[in-house]
Amino acid sequence: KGESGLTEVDAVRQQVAVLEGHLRHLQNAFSQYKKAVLFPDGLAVGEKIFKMAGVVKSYSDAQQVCREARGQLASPRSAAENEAVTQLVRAQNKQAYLSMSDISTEGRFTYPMGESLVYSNWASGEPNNNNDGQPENCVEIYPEGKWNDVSCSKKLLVICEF
Ligand code: GMH
Ligand code: CA
Repeated sequence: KGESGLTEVDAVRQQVAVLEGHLRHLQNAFSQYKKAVLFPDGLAVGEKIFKMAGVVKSYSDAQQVCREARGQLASPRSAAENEAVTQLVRAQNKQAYLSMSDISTEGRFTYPMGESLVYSNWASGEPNNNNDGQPENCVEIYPEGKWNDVSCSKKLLVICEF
C-alpha cells in the first residue's frame, strides 16, 4: 500500500475514471462542433467531409480555392460519396467540378496525384471529349449525380473535400 492508503490499482482506476470523463466531454464537444461546421453546406461521409464553397470558377481557379483551404476538389470514390456530392449539387441546382481530369493523357482520367479512378458514374455516352473543337479534359457532376467530361475553362460550382 502507498502512503495515501490507496493501492496502486485503485490509483490507476481513479485516473482512468478521470480520463473517461475527459473523453466523454471531448466526444460531446466534437459532435457539437461537427454539426455547427457542417451546417448548412457540408456533408460527412465516413472519414471524408464535402463542403460547397459557394463560388463558381474555372477548373484551375476551383483547384486553387480548395488548395488554399488545405483540401482538394471533390473526388467521390464510392456510390455513397457520390451521393453526398450530388446532394450538395442538387441543393444549388448547379453542376460542380470533380477533381479528376485526363489532362496528362487523353482518355485516361486520374485523381490529382495521377492515380486511376477507383469509381466512376459517367452519364450515358460520356466521356465523349466532345465540345466542338475544344477538348473536354475535366469532369462535371450533374444534379442527378451523373458525370460528364467538359472543357476545363467552363465555370462550375466549387465543392471541396477534406
Ligand atoms: C454532345 C452530345 C450531348 C452531350 C454533350 C456533352 C458535352 O453535345 O453528345 O449528348 O451531352 O456532347 O458530352 O460535354
Ligand atoms: Ca462530354
